[in-house]
Amino acid sequence: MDDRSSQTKATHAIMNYNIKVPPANCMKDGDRDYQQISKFILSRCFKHPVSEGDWSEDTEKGIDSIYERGWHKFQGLFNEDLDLLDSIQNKMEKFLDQGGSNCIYHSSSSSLPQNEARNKELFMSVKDPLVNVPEIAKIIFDKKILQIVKCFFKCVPALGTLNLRKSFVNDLPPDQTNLYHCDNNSPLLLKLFFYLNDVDAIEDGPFNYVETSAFNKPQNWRDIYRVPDDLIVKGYGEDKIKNLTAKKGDVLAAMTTGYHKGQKVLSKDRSMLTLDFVVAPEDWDARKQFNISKDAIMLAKDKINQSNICLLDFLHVV
Ligand SMILES: O=C(O)CCC(=O)C(=O)O
Ligand SMILES: [Fe+2]
Repeated sequence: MDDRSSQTKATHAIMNYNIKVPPANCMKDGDRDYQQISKFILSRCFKHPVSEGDWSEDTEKGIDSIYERGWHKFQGLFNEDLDLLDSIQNKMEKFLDQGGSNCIYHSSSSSLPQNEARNKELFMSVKDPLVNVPEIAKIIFDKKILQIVKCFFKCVPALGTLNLRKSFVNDLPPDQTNLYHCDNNSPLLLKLFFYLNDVDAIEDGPFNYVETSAFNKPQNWRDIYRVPDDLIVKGYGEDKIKNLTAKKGDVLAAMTTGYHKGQKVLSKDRSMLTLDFVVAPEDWDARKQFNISKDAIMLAKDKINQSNICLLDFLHVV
């Protein structure tokens, strides 16, 4: 990973605001992706503009650190909303206890309840989280989340994908998202992670992020999707690798087009809600990827207005 210095850090000035976009050589399809995403950013900034005062100075500092390092922890941001996080977690537990078609398993062939699946699967997720757990809509339209995503994208973005997942302590070897990778659903992503239990130590399975890697990748990075730890250490250095421990109530934000993984949980199960914000649909395709129920929209109706309803642009209302 020695071509780092030759890579440029692109900053787009859009209207009065700056947004930092990774360079073309860090995007899956290179220049083609860069041109496409630039058009999407520009058109979204005209269609769904932000204005001065839409975010606080603290939020801006957080976003500066995301542009700089690729991640930030918004400490205690949801400390007043622990009841909401609890209700999401409780609903998740109900679905995982039942197992079956409302669940997604690490190995796709299972349909077991969690007490039986927990030794055979790395994780289980709730299918269609915005239908099965409508309370999540209250988080998506929360003012604090809007501040963050507006300040990052300098427009109102849309929700891309989301997941609600529990990782189990067991003897299975690390696999899939336990291994370093770059998300490639879109060349510009901001993922928000809400731990549903405190993740205080490496054994608790924190999200692990390689600082600056969204802006700086080795020449052959596209050849290998799951990258062994030793290559990451060699390429970026130990000091760039961050285990992002956090409490329930904190919000972690990261540009997951950079290298990251979830550490295998060793001490206790880890539950997490993940929201992915984008300005372009995955694979440039406007096909709606995820469902949201009318109930979910009604639950968040006090927070929804003309300027933020576009967060649902890439979802299918059922
Ligand atoms: O489980 C984790 O901490 C990381 C998951 C991941 O790779 C992702 O959400 O993109
Ligand atoms: Fe990922």
